[in-house]
Formats: sequence, structure tokens, C-alpha cells
Amino acid sequence: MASFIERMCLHIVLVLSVFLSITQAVDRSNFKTCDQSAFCSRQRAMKPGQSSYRALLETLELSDSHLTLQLQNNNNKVRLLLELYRLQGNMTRVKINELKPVKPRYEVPDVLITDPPTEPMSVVVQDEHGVVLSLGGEDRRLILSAQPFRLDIMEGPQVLLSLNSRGLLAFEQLRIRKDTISHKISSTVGSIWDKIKSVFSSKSQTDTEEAGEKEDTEKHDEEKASEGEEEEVEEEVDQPGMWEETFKSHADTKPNGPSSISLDFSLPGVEHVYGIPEHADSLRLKNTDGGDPYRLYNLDVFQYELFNPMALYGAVPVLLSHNTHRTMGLFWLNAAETWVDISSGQGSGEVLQTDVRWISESGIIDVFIMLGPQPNDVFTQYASLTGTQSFPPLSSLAYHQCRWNYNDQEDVSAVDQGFDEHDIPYDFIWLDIEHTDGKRYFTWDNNKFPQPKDMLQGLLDKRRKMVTIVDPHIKVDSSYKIHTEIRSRGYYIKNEDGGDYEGWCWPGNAGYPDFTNPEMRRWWASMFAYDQYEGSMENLYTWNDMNEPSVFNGPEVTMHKDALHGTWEHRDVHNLYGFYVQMATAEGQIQRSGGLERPFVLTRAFFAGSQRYGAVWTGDNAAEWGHLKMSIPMCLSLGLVGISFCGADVGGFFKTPSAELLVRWYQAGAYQPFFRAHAHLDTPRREPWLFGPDNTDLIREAVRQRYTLLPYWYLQFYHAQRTGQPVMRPLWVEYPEDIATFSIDDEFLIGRDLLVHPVTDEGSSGVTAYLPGNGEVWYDVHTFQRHDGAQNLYIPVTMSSIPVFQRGGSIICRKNRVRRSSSCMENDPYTLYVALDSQGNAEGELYIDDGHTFKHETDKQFIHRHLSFTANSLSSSDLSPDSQFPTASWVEKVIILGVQKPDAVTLTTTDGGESSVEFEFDPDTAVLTLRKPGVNAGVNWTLHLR
Ligand code: NBV
Repeated sequence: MASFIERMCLHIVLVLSVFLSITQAVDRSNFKTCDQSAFCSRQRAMKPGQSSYRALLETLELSDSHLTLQLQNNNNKVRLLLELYRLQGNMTRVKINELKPVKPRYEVPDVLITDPPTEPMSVVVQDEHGVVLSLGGEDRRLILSAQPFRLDIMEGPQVLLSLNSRGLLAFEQLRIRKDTISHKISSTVGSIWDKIKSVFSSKSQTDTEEAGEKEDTEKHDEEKASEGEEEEVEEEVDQPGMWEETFKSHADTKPNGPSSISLDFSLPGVEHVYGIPEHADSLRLKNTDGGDPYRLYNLDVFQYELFNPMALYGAVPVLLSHNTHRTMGLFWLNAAETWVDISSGQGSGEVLQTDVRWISESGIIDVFIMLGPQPNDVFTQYASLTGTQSFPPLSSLAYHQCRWNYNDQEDVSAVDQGFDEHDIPYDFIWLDIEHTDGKRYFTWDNNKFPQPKDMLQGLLDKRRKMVTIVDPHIKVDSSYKIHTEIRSRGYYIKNEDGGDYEGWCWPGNAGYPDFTNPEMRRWWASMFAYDQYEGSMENLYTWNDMNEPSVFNGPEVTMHKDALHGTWEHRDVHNLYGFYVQMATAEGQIQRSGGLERPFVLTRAFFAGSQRYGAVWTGDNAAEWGHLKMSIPMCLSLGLVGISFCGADVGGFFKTPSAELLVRWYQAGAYQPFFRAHAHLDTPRREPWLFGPDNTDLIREAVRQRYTLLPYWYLQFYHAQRTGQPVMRPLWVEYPEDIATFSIDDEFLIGRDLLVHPVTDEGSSGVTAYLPGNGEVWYDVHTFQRHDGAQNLYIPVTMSSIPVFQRGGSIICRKNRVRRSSSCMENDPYTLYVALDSQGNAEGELYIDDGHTFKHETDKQFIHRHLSFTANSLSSSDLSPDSQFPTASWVEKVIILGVQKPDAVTLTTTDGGESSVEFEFDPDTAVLTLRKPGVNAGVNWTLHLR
């Protein structure tokens, strides 16, 4: 045990090194490579073909819902229990656990939204080599081979995916440290296991009961299976790092010893795989042969590097495979440190194949195989497991102004006024850690923010909002209520010795609430009540930072793995911590409004399922062109795994952007889901008007474009919440057969209908955008010029250019009267942009509700309309006749692209009214503008072009 003074010195050195390295790139030595991680290197040392598991077919049991079967390790005879489920919606779930672990292994709770419904499987053939099971529909089968153990999922004659085909299944069984056994057990050897079991079983009553029941059957099965066999058991040899591991000065005591797991999957015919965020890397995942695997371990990486498989702040263990025929997904439900190896190359019979291997430090194998076949099917399948993106308040889709820090109330009001003076809209202003009383979250610095309610009221009067930061490290200070309550209630994460775990973070010495504890989360949520969080009001929302968790003096700047969350080690739950922090915070916001208002919470750390609780951002990027470019694949990857509400700090967090970079970043950010400018404390101020009038104009224009498109963004989020489809999408999601779209990193779609190719190069005079789809037409949204797909189109650019195209065949609704905040535009009229396809048709939707409550859900208070242009008529019809919402908004203009000039235009409404509508036609661009149809946005109407 290091002395207190030694520990303090270490703290100081670490904190200083955080500050001093501000001008340098990431210090890689702070973070482990696979070689430096004992379990990763142990597992990776195992080469294909060495897995020694066989399936004991005599133990196979098939019930209505699933199949169970034991696997046996040929070397040490340890048995695993395999559970196989055919899930509704074309998915298969494979769970593998130890048959008889000496104590329970962690199974991730709270991420799945339900116990996934199953479908029956039936045995087609069974012999001593294996079993063939029918998975229903389209001749889908599962072949289970016994020796060596392997699963193949087939459709007709085609193998879609194989599990353990490279024989990399490995399962380090929990064991009792040898010296512990010899100390503790003095009586007969026969009683060792009973004793061990009773020691561990007292930890989990439920587990014990279930295990007890299982045990009898298992014992019986085991006896049956081993009858007549001469078992030769290989002595397990301890390897370095199994019982203790040191990284830099940090020792990880491992009272439970080695517990890692690994499994491989082969995807024949697949060359392109995506997902497993968060990494600062290309959208398409790279081969990891010869390098480090992609790492999933939520970490506060100071000044992260681009094109790197290193772990970052969040982790979603979901990988998508895609080829021209099929998209599939693998969801590895494990919250421990995880590494993913990817190897694409020649498979058997010269077929290209991608092999994926997952390695996790603890827990069980619990993997969901989502069989697609279309990209949209995989999104639906994954959404059925972990839920969809929460439907955000409309205003949170508008522009956010942040910096570390807005210094005081006067500063806030000057910035707020600056936006008005420069006629730039904004909805949220953000306060970083300096607004608090000494980094005590839920408090205000009395000198700088003496009247928070006055400040919030001032913003509310302008229909604007604020976000304050609430981090999960809690200052250890006996005069700080939040700390004393957490401590007295026993809600802090504990050390191995049972004391409260303490680490160093912004407030100095800090405790970390155990957010895995539902009681703790309830208490935390209650702290957002207006009478608890003093100075808060209904227009105050929350930002959860540092929730990896970040611990300045911890190993890899995070928590010691042997810290305890109840009976579980931090090792088991690490990647879930941030997920729970955001969950509890969002719950707090809902509760404070009596369940009425939708929350808005931004988080830095996340896991599978985090989409249910709010937005994420890509952390501490830098004011560099490379970081601007990287914001695209990073957010696209997140969208593919359910997290649509993603953005990057506009302008770059570290360093100072040139005016050109800042403008280009605003232009790109205006077309990404979460649109927030942010900057480091040490950077010069960069409010949009500080770069000369020309740049102010350019930034204003980019932000205004965002505001005009808010109805479209809102509709996309409405869909994302209902279906799980990503809002910001790679082109291949909509053009799955077009190989040219498979590796695009500099262009994306918003929904189906807007294609964006931001300018991300310094001094650019043009970009080449790929317009996909044979037979598709694309219209430049600024010039209305029409282009055919599929082609690479060179677009000359100036500083005011933001290359954006609307798909022919779509109708997009905008609000063109931009005001100082989105709420001020609530009742404004719509302009409809009708972009005709090559057949002269177009379709779109309009969604309207109050923009902030749950009444669209609870009281069906919304409008959802179908807009359709066909046979020279444009009509609006109700997509949800049983819902209702009164809107004052009306249709002020319709712009039809790619149409012929009509002689007359008339409007008919359902009350039988008919009137003629004024129009203008531009023959050069074939654009028809209909002025003031003047019809309410919520009713049925038709416009006839005659
Ligand atoms: O709270 C200060 C910053 C915050 O501005 C940033 O956005 C976070 O990602 N925070 C990290 C902590 C310090 C970063 C050096």
C-alpha cells in the first residue's frame, strides 16, 4: 500500500501532466496496447484451430424456446453451457457460460429492453457428428457440428455466418487461487468444492437457488457424458498477469483470477464491416492483422489521434457486415474491456471472407446474430433488442453555443445579446465546470452566478435554454450535501477493502456514485427536482461529462478494475457506467416535470442502448481539418448502431481554428445531428461574430440553413424513434447494391432525401460528390440544378458553398422565416420543396407536435401527414387519423423542381373549397413556385397543376 503522501504526490504529478501536455498529441503510453493487457495478449496468442471444444450431443435438450447443450474443453475437461435461441425477427442468440462457475459471472442487465421473444426451432437431422436445426423461413438452417464445436447459419446452400469456425472459442473458467485453497482447506479434498461453492453462493441468493436446481441435472448429465471415458485432465498452468497485473504504477489485483472469453465469427462473401464505435477511424473497419485490435473500453483519452483503433469515450459492441446481397449484425453483449480483431481476405474456395474475433475480459458470451437481410432490417432487429433513439425536444436539434467557460451571468447575457445583434439564431447556451461552486455539481459559483434563476428567466423570455454540466465525480467534502448524502446512503463505489473508492478529478478528491445501483439512480434522479437543484428551472438541461468514468490518477485515467459495485467488480461493468449516468440524469429531468417533458442530456461515455437517453458527442477533438473530416465517419458509425443524436465540437475543442476552418466546420455541423460549438478554456473566444463581417455572414448563413431545415430534422428523429433507422446515414444504407458507396467517408445522407458533401479541405476550390442511384435524380438545394445519378460530380466551391442535394422523388418541408430561436418559429408557415423524380412523382411527410412534451405519445397529440405529388397533383393526407394537434402553421409556398409549366394551378380543400393559386415558372431551371396556397398544415388539400 502506497503511503498517503506518495499517493498525493502521484495525484499532483498526474494532474500536472494533464495540464502540461496541452499542446501535445495523445500520450499513447497512458493507454494499453493488446500486448500490455494480459488477457488480450493471452487470448491473441491462441492461434486459429487451437480451440479444443467439442459439443456433447448427448446433453442436448430442445425446449419450445431454446436449445441447451454442453461443450467440453478437451484439455481441462471443463464444461460450458451453450444456450441457443431463435429470436423473432430473424435473429439468433447464442449464450455460453460456464456450466458450473465457482461464482456467478456477470450478465449485462438493463441494456435489452425486453427478454427477446423466441420462436421454436426443430431438429431436421441429428447424428453423432452434429445436429441440423430448422430456423424457419427461406430454408434457414443452423448446423451444429460436434467435434470440433462449430455453428453455421445457412440460407439454402449458402453459409451466412459461422461461429467458432476458426476454433478461437476460449473461456477462462473462474477458479480459486491455489494458495487460497491450500490455506483454507485442511479437511478432505472432496469437500473443497462444496466449501468454495457455499462461500460464493451466499453472494447471490437467486443465483444460488437457480444454480442449485440446475446442479442436480447437470451432475447427472456429466456423469452420463463421461461414462466409459478415461478423462485426462491437463493441469492448468498459471500465466503472468492472471492473478495480478501492473500497468505503469497501477496494480490490478485480480481476486477472481483470469476470466476472459473469446469467440470468432466468419462471414463468407463479406469484405466490408462497420460499427463497434467509438474510434477515430474510417467508417469501414480495417484489418487488424499485424496491429492492435479495435478496443472497446470507455476512456478519457486526452488529445486523441485519428485513424487509430484505440478506445475512446464510448463503446457499442455491435458490428455490421455488408455486401451487395445482405447486411447482418453481431451484437456482443458484454460490458467488460473488449478487443475486436478483424481480418478480411481469402476464405475457403477463394471466396472473400471477413473473420471477426471478440475478446472480453470477463462476463459471459452473449451474442445476437442479426440476419438482416437489408440494412433497414438490421436496424429494426437491433432496435427490437436495445430500443431506439429517444425523441428529443425539437429545440435540441437547433444550434447550441458552448465554451469552457462562459464566465459569469454578464458574460452569458452579452453572448446571448451578441446573437441577437448579429441576427444569428441559437437555442441553448452551455455552462461548463467553472459555473459551479468549486466543481460541486448541482451548485453555482455564488460570485459569478449569484442569480441563476434571473439568468434562466432572461433566456426563457427569449424562448432560449441553458445546459449545465453535471459530472459523476463528487467532491469529497463533508459540507457538500450531495457528497454527504451519497456517503451516508452507501451509494459510492467501494474499494476492495470496503471503503469508499476515491479518485482524483476536477474537484480534487472525489467519490464515484455507483450508478449500477437502481436505488442510487433513483436518488440521483431526485436531485434534479426544482427544489433540490437550487437555481434550476424548466429551461435548464444537463451535460454528463467524464463518465467513462474519468479518474485522473487511475489506471489509463479511469477506475481501478478491482473497485466494487456491490458484489461485482468494476472490471465487469466498466463500459456501462456512462450509460447508467445518462439514464439516471434523463430520468431526473422527466421526473422534475411530473413525467410531462422530454429530457435533453448529452453524454460523453455510452454503451449499447444509450440512444434511449439522449445525445452523445465525440469528445475532445481538435481545431484541425483532419478532425473536421473525422466527425463524419465517427457520427456515421454511431448512427449505424442506434445512436443517431451525435455531433462533434464545432470549431474543434483543443487549439484555435482559422476563420476558414471555423466557417467550414459550421457548414458541416449545420448538417450533422447534434450541432454545438465548443472550445477549450485556454483558447481565444470564438463566438461567430469575432472573425470579421464576411465570416459572420457565412456562419449566420450556415446556422440559418439549419433552422430552415428543422422540420425535416424533427421528422427524421420521429422516424428514428419509431423504427431505429439512423438519421445520418452512410450512402450504402440506401444504395446497398452500389459498391461505390461502401467506403465513403466524406459524404452522407440525412434520412433518405438529403445528400451532404461538406467542404472539409483547406483552400478548397471544389469537391467531387458521388450522387448514387442509376435512374435517380438529385437537385442542388441552392441552385435547383438537376443532376443524374449515378455519377461523380465535381462541384466548384467558394466559401459560401455547402454542397447539399435533394433526392428527386422527395418532398421536404422547411420553415424559411428564421427567428432568434426554434421556439420562436413554432407557428411559422412551411415551404414545401417538391423534387420530382424522372417519372414526375414525389413523396414526403410532415410531422408536427408541441416539440417538447410526451403528449404525442400519451395523448396522440401530433400531426403526421403524407405529401404526394403524382399525375400533376400535390396532395396532403393524414397518416394518423386518430391523432390530433392544433397547429397555427400553414403552407406559405410550394416549390416544385423538375416540372413543366402549367397553365393554371388550383387548390381544393376537403370542405369543397376551390381557389386558384398564383405561380411563377423559371424555364431555365424548370422550377415552379406556388405562392401562398395559404392552407393550414394540418388539413387535407390538393393542388392541381393543369
Ligand atoms: O469540463 C471541461 C471539459 C469539457 O469542456 C469537454 O467538453 C470535455 O470533453 N472536460 C472534457 C474536461 C477537461 C478536458 C481537458
